[in-house]
Amino acid sequence: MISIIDTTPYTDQKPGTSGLRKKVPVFQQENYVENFIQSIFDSVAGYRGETLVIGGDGRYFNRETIQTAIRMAAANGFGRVLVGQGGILSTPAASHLIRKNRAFGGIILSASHNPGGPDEDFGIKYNVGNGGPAPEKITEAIYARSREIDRYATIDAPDIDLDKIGTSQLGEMTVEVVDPVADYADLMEKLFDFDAIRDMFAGGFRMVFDAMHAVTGPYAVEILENRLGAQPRTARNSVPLEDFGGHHPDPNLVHARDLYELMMSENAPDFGAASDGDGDRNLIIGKGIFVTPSDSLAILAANAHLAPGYSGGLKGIARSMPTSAAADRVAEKLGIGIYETPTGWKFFGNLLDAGHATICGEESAGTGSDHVREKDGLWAVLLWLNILAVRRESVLDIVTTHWATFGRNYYSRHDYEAVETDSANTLMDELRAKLSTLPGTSIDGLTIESADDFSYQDPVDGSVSANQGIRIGFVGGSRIVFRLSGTGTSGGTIRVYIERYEPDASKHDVETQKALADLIAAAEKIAGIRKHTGRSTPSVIT
Ligand code: VG1
Ligand code: CO
Repeated sequence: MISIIDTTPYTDQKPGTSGLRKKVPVFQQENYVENFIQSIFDSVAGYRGETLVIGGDGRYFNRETIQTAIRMAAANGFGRVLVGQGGILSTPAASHLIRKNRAFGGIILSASHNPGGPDEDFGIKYNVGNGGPAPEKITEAIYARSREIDRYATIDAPDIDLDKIGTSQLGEMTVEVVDPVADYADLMEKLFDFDAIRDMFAGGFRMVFDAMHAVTGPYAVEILENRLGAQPRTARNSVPLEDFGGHHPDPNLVHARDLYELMMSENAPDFGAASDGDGDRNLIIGKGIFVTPSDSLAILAANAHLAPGYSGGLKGIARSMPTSAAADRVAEKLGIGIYETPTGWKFFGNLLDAGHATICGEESAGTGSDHVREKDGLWAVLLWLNILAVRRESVLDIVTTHWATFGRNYYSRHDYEAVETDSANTLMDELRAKLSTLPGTSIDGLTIESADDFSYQDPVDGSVSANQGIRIGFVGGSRIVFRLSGTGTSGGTIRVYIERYEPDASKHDVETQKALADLIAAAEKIAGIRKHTGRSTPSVIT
């Protein structure tokens, strides 16, 4: 029943910031999916008889890939596969299932916030036994294997009925189709004070959650509406669609514009939130105020003790390098460690496993804790709700009080998307070449204090990850970071991260782009973005 099929390698199966992401037609090439999955299995050892978790964000090509992965898992000797009903598992729910069932690992099918459909994006990511994304050592081994693979194993068997919860047998392997929501919702109930949040909703508190026709719809309906008693239709766009209704399931001010406008309007509800394609990002908007992800991380860390799951305090906070230093000030006040890692959740795993950090976050709308090993959109929403239920203040008041206490880190990210790969690389190369000449020089009155290419040494296993983004530090604490995206599927994306610290509370209500205007101009002068890309404005500002 097991067949060994001959194949030839592809040269482009290099996982990026979060797995292998390509256009659907690339994945539909002969044996493309099979090669990558077999390369995963060939790069890890000891899975015979073990459990593999499989699920995805419901986008186009999800179901076909899941059937392929299940057959290959059976042929390669896994003992059991757990798959979400309908092929659905949010990224954090998959992480939880891996941990709860002591699975060997998991395969998550998603291209996150990128659009879906026959000509749009798809992705495959491998997670290890701690529930987190495979560390670089493994992703590099997978890539190396994919370049020489010459056969893969599968079995001849009919498709599994993914819509029916229950257990079936595929050769020697058991396949369990499980409820994708229940275990995750139970975990949330353990971490947060559902009674207090329920009381708040019963008292007339109103919120809107935009699931963006992506994976979090069923989770939000169950948790917010069924378990917490929020009004029906609190969760909007809550049916996952293969093409996300034609939109980018990216919870930012561009793609979640309707929610933003609602929250800025006269009849805004008390709280607005959204999540992305695979459910690991979060957007938080209060009545009249968008909370930047960097601020959200800092505020959640400062208030986490108000939720039962964190009442004992935090062990430490970790943030990705481009994320603002707002969380650092909280860590300092709490007297706990702060860790600065490269972009991508895979770098937080060791810190969480070793008990160095409890809460982690990224400027790209990712926040999470040691309850799983992925960032977790609904978790962030629920922690906000728990804090609001205890403090009984508005989001606006909580944010402005936080700034008054800690100072405000004005922050923005400018993305130049789909630029020519060569131009993006040249821009970075030229920048890198002049780094050592920058310190001590001034641009329009801003003096550069430091300039380097971020290199990270993992404090737990000692591994080093170099070239993780160019940092330009200015006297007074302002900062510009340049890096290339590792998740895009067409051309290159240049990300410019801009940050300025303002301790004076009387200067906390300046519009962000205005507050950063001199640094934005300096970024152009330092990197020559217009010269290299021909673009005079970013594609997306967040
Ligand atoms: C982006 C974000 C990064 C995030 C990654 C995966 O990566 O910047 O912070 O971890 O996406 O998130 P990059 O390399 O394009 O900057 V997700 O929600 O797409 O899994
Ligand atoms: Co995501």
